[in-house]
Amino acid sequence: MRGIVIRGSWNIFTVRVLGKETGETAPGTEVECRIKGKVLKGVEGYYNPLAPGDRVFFEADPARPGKGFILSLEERRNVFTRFNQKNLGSHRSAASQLLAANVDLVLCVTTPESPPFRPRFLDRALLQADIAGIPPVILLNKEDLSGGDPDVEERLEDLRRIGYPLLRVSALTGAGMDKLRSLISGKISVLVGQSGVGKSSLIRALIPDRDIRVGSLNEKYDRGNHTTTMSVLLEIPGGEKPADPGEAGGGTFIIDTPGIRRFVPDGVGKEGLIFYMREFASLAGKCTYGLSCSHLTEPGCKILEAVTAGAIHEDRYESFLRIRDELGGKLG
Ligand SMILES: Nc1nc2c(ncn2[C@@H]2O[C@H](COP(=O)(O)OP(=O)(O)OP(=O)(O)O)[C@@H](O)[C@H]2O)c(=O)[nH]1
Ligand SMILES: [Mg+2]
Ligand SMILES: [Zn+2]
Repeated sequence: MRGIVIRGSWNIFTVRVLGKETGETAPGTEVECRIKGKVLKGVEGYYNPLAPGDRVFFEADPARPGKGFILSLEERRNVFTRFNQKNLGSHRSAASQLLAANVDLVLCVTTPESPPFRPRFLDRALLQADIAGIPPVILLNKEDLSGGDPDVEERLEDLRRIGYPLLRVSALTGAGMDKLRSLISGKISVLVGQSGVGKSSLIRALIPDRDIRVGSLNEKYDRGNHTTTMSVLLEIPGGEKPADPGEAGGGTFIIDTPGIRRFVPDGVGKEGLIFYMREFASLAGKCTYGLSCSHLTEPGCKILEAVTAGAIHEDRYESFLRIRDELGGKLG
C-alpha cells in the first residue's frame, strides 16, 4: 500500500492510506507503522528518517490490525529542514532535522507583537525556504494587535521589496483568512515560526469542525518536547475525495511544526550563504577581492556599498553576518 506520513518521531509513524478504493484498507485510513528492519533506504544524513509529507510504501501487520511496516520511501520532491546542533551529540549524529517533506509552500509565521516581531527569525526561515527551493510567504498573524509599529512596517516593506510576499491575517478575528484559504488551496503548506505566533490557532481557524486531532495535537505536541520532529500533517476540508496531496484534485493540506526557538539554516555553508540571500546574490564575486572578500572592511566591497546605498537593509546585513558566523566551517 502507498501512504503519506502524517506524523511520527523515532520509529513509529502514522501513515494515511493513499490511492483508490481497491486495497483491503480504505484510502484515508490511518495506520501506525514501524520501519521494517529499522533501516530505510534514502534517509541517510538526517536526524529523523521521515517527516510529514513523506510518501511511503507499507504493508499491514497481519498480527495486529491497524498496524503496519514501512517498506520504502518514495523519492522526495523537497525537504524543509533545520540545523540542530543538539542532534550531533545523539547516536544518530546528524544535525539536519526534517520538519516537512514534499511541500508546495512555506508559510513563515510572525507577529507584530506578543511575541515581539523577530525579523532575524524571519530572515532565517525565509532563507531556509530558498535553500530548499520552496516558495515562501510571510504570514503576519495577530494583525488585530498591530499598532502599525514603524520599525516592523519598515522591515516588512523591505522583505516585500526583495521579493517575499506578505499576507496579514488574524486567527482570532478571521481577518485575511479568506486570502490565506485561497493561497493554500490544493497545496501542501508548512507553517514555521516561533512558539506562540499562532500556528496551531491558524489551523484551528482553517478547520472549523474542530477536528479532534487538532485538539489532541495541542495537548500532545505543544508541550515542549522539541528535540524530535513533532510536525503533523492535517487536511483542510473542502477538497475532493479521496485526497491525494500534491496531485490534481488532491485537496488542501497543512503541516504544523513545533515552535522553534533558534533557527540555524541547514544545507548551506559559510561560503554558500551569499548566494541564497536574495538581494546579496547578484553581488557575489563582484567585490574587488572577489569571492574571498569578507564584506567587513575591504575597499571596493559591493556588499558594503549596497548597505550604504540602501540596496541592502542594514538589518539584513547584520543577519547575514550572524548567520555566517554560526555556519562556521560547515561545508556547502
Ligand atoms: N490576539 C491574537 N491572539 C492570537 C491570534 N492567534 C493566536 N493567538 C493566541 O496566541 C497564543 C499562541 O497560539 P498558538 O496557536 O498556540 O501558537 P503556536 O505558534 O502554535 O505555538 P507553539 O505550538 O508553541 O509553537 C494563544 O493564546 C492564541 O490564542 C491572533 O490572531 N490574535
Ligand atoms: Mg502549536
Ligand atoms: Zn565584499
